[in-house]
Amino acid sequence: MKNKESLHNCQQKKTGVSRRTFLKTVTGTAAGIGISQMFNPALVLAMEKALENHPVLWIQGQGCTGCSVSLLNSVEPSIADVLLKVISLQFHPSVMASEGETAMKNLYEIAEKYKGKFSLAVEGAIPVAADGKYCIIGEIDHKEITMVDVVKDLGAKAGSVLAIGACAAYGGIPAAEGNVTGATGVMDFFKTAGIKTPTVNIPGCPPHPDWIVGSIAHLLTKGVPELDEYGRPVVFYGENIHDNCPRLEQYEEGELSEKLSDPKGCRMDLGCKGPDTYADCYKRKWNSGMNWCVDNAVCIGCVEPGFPDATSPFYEPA
Ligand code: FSX
Ligand code: SF4
Ligand code: SF4
Repeated sequence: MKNKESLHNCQQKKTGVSRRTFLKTVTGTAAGIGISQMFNPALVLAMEKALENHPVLWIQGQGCTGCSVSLLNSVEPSIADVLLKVISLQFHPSVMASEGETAMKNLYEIAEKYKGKFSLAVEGAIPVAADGKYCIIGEIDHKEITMVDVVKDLGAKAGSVLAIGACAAYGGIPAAEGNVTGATGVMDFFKTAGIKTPTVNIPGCPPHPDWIVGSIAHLLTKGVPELDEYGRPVVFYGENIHDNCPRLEQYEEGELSEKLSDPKGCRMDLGCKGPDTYADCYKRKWNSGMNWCVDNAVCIGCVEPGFPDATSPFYEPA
């Protein structure tokens, strides 16, 4: 169980910033952007204890790995701090050293050991057609293990589930028109399978790293955050993009961009789906606060349950 040991060892090592300092940092730097509503210094100690017993097992189905890449772009806190100090990540196909049957057995062993406590992070949709054979994620004793098998087994054993990205939350791109693989999101899959494990949706294609880290930290320490009707944490997805857009004044004055390179103007005529989209991108921004979709293009409504079919064509007005 090389991956388990190496990840575990890393957690034990002193790597510059202690978990305690890190958690304090989360509390401090998050002020004013929402996470502060979830944490306060008095909780830091409780978090340290809580995190010890709550490993995260991250599995990948039908997706592009963009959600993992987005998480790896976490800057404040840095991804190193996130992985080593805030999340006890015991399984992740893209970042762990282990592979093959060893990794698969390890996945099931940890799930058994931490039954009812671990959090299952699901990235990518679950293809249910053809008995799940469109997505085989491993083998144990020469038996193929499908995404359907793992989400069913581990989903039922988990203390909580995070559906990370539009695909895991609602089916996303794999479930777009055509959908020969029968791609579906976690909550719909659970409904059919009769699984009742508390589930938090973190949509976005991909989701912002803060939405992922903030939701995991909240889930592991304070339980399920307040969710909206689509299972999304209100703290990140509670505000309408259009109502808060820096270009709202230009919209109201009828100043509309005619092309994407126009530095000013509302993007409505270019296909912006901000009016039907709920997320805090307008103030959180992306790429370490550098920019966001509306600055360079349009909002394509990537956090909404109907994405991508309901928000297509992306570059034509709704
Ligand atoms: Fe989906 Fe994740 Fe879009 Fe990609 O794997 S949310 S296709 S950005 O990254 O699942
Ligand atoms: Fe609304 Fe989009 Fe125009 Fe901003 S750019 S005001 S979100 S339509
Ligand atoms: Fe998704 Fe719109 Fe936010 Fe861009 S601005 S990340 S398309 S919700």
